[in-house]
Amino acid sequence: MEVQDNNRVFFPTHVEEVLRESFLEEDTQGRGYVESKNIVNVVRKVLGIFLTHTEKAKVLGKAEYLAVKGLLSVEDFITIMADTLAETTHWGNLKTEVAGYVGIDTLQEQIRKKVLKRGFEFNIMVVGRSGLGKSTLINTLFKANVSLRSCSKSEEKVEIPKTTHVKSVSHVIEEKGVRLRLTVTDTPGFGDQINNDNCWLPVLDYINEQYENYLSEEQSVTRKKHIPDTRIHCCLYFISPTGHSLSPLDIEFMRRLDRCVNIVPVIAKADTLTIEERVGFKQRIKQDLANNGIRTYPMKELEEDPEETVTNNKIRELLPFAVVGSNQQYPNNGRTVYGRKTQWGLVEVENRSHCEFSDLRDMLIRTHMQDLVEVTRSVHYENFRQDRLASRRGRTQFNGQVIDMDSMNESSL
Ligand SMILES: Nc1nc2c(ncn2[C@@H]2O[C@H](COP(=O)(O)OP(=O)(O)OP(=O)(O)O)[C@@H](O)[C@H]2O)c(=O)[nH]1
Ligand SMILES: [Mg+2]
Repeated sequence: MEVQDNNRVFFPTHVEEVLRESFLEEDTQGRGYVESKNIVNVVRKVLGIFLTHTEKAKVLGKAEYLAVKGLLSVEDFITIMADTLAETTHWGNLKTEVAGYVGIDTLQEQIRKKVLKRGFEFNIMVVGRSGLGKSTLINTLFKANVSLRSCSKSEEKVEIPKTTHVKSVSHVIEEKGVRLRLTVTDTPGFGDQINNDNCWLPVLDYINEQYENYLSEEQSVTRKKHIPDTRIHCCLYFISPTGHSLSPLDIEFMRRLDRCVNIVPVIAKADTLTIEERVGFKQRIKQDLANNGIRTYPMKELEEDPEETVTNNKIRELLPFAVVGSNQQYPNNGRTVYGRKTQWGLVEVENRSHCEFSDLRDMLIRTHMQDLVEVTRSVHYENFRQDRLASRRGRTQFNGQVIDMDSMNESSL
């Protein structure tokens, strides 16, 4: 596309020709119009198979807006394509051929080097009653002592706090030159009181506080080149292996927080359940989640392409992951494996026929870590930011003082 003075972008002529031809192919009766609902087919043909759900919805929306009695002219179609192409690089067969090696393929390497220099950030939060194996699981996931276990002898005896506390500890771990700053946020005291009303509130406050910090940093006049990211990317929620169903506290917590953080529910200490108990428990939890409209990660409505949906459907089938954690290694068939040794045998943590630890690890670290960060940024943080900015609009300046119009009532007038 060529950029003109007045900031409008035009197509090269060969692109416009292809667009007109494709339009005519769809307009079999030669009426000069195509039904707006069929326009997605034309766009798909022109761009190839790449058309995400969001792109499809956008194209349809624009077509319906421009159409007269459901019919769209070729000029309208070209306008829609101009908007669509300006937002994507998936240009399919509209791409301009290059005659020799240009070198844009090195962009990937350029980005890789730049990101590697800075390193990655991942913030994970664990929530659940004391003793469910939260610290053990985090240590097993990252194969390092990144979360203090309150029950181990060598560490100081930790008292159960009277309210939910939120505590974050950062570590840097490195593998093959890739550095990850991992922050583990623990919530000691959650669900351990006699009255657990509102014990989710400190957790919600902490999550919002991180969004607030990020927002004020983003809006500050002298903002940092790289704003440290303390926003929680994933919240692992530990469900007690009772074998019944979700407790009212589990439901309350997830219902309150599912709109502001990615929640991944796990069945803690799954080695305490028999195979049948585990299957039944999982089914009942799934039912409870659905009945209460709780949205867990990965969320269907955020998926962009069918390939992603297929991978995520497999994950959704497994949810909530029935996991076992252990810091101990044992010899097993000539290998050493992480496991829990009991009088009747060894539960192998990473053996897929024993528990779903590996599936959880694969999702959190090997396949979806970047997506968790991305969804936090583009969905949860974005919701927070929009709400915050919208509520600020209700404020006004009065004699140099900021007055909150929303909270102003008669008595303050
Ligand atoms: N059976 C079984 N025991 C486990 C598992 N994971 C941890 N444990 C044991 O459960 C106890 C508590 O583990 P922690 O990891 O300290 O539990 P926590 O949830 O971090 O506890 P708090 O820090 O007090 O909230 C320890 O004795 C662990 O060895 C598991 O998957 N299965
Ligand atoms: Mg712990």
